[in-house]
Amino acid sequence: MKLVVAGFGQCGGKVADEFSRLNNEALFHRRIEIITDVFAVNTDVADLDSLSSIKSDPRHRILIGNRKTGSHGVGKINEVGAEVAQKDGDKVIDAVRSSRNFYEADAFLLIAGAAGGTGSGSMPIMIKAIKNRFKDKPVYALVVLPFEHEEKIDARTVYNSATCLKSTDLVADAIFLVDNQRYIEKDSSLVNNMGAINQLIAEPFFDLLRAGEEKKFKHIGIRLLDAGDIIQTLGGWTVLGYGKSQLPRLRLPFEWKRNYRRISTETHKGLQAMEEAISNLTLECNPVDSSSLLYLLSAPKKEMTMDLVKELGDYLKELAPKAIIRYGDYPRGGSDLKITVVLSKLNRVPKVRDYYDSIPELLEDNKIRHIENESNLQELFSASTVVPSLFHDNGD
Ligand SMILES: Nc1nc2c(ncn2[C@@H]2O[C@H](COP(=O)(O)OP(=O)(O)OP(=O)(O)O)[C@@H](O)[C@H]2O)c(=O)[nH]1
Ligand SMILES: [Mg+2]
Repeated sequence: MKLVVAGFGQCGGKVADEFSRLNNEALFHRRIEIITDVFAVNTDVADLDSLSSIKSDPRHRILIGNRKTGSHGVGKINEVGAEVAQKDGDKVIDAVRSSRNFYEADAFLLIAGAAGGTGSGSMPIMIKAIKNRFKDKPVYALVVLPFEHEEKIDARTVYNSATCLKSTDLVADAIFLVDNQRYIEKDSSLVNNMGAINQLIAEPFFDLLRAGEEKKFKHIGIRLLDAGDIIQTLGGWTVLGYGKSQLPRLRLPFEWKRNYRRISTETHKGLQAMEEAISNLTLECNPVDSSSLLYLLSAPKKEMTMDLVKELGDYLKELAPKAIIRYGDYPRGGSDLKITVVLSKLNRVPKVRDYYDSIPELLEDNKIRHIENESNLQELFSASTVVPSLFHDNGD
């Protein structure tokens, strides 16, 4: 499957940069392309300068709203992010339309952090604009949710996340949800390592996109997972899971002969990777709430058996009995077995619900704070009436 990728704001740009790096890797090692072009869109010129893999010309690193923001970002006000995207969105549309091999792309992937200003505000606006302009390709969003400590410090974080999620849900064909907090819960050394988190965010897409683009017979599975399977699976709220297990070290050629012991080891390793994928979802949710599910088994050809594929399918069927389950196998080199899982069409997402539920209280607090501010200022002004002014006309 081939994507056009566009990242909005700092977070979106950095994650898109990671997709660009993965595409270069696929080109270098396999001569296959999984992304036709990658763009970064920002109101902040310094953020655009800090990218490394996305092409550095102004058609790929697109500055929007520079008159309004002086090229320094929108300071977390996502309404301003939305406003500049309404005004300058044509720049992005033009760049996409004239991009290399655009007609080969199967879908769009737009990426942003929900809690900031530029990405959170501009991405939903651009999804709508792109959908109106390019009607034949689905438009997917990847939304990165903030760390818990950000939510505690600043109510804007929650407000931006809720408004970004609602607006994105109104227009996108599917929304991949990624929770920053999950990565530091799993590995506390990542607390100050956004680069490593971004790699982990992009990684599950790698096999998913590559599997259907392989040209060499030895890398083409019995059940090839192509763009059609992925597009059919995706819809609405979506999360990803990714698990790996190391296979026993390489054996001598005569030891490759299949026997029941070996098959049982492979099945065990496969289930282990599947369990890891399900417990490492990009956002906490219950598989039973997904009605459309996909898994990809990727391993050396000799390690893949129908038994294993069937066991993995049975495992998922138990977790999500009502879901339509699609699958594929991807034979490749290496000595590990990887499972990528997509849980889509989720009908319950507790984290999103929490954001939505906190909005009424937040708006009420805001209203009260506004009234208090106004009355405090009014009091201060009244107190100043006894003070002589240096202007004869009182400053009018
Ligand atoms: N995973 C990840 N999250 C990031 C990264 N950079 C920022 N974030 C998160 O994104 C949110 C802030 O959004 P930004 O993308 O920095 O904001 P912006 O869209 O540039 O908007 P303004 O700076 O307000 O104009 C916070 O929740 C950060 O934790 C990154 O490189 N990776
Ligand atoms: Mg920024």
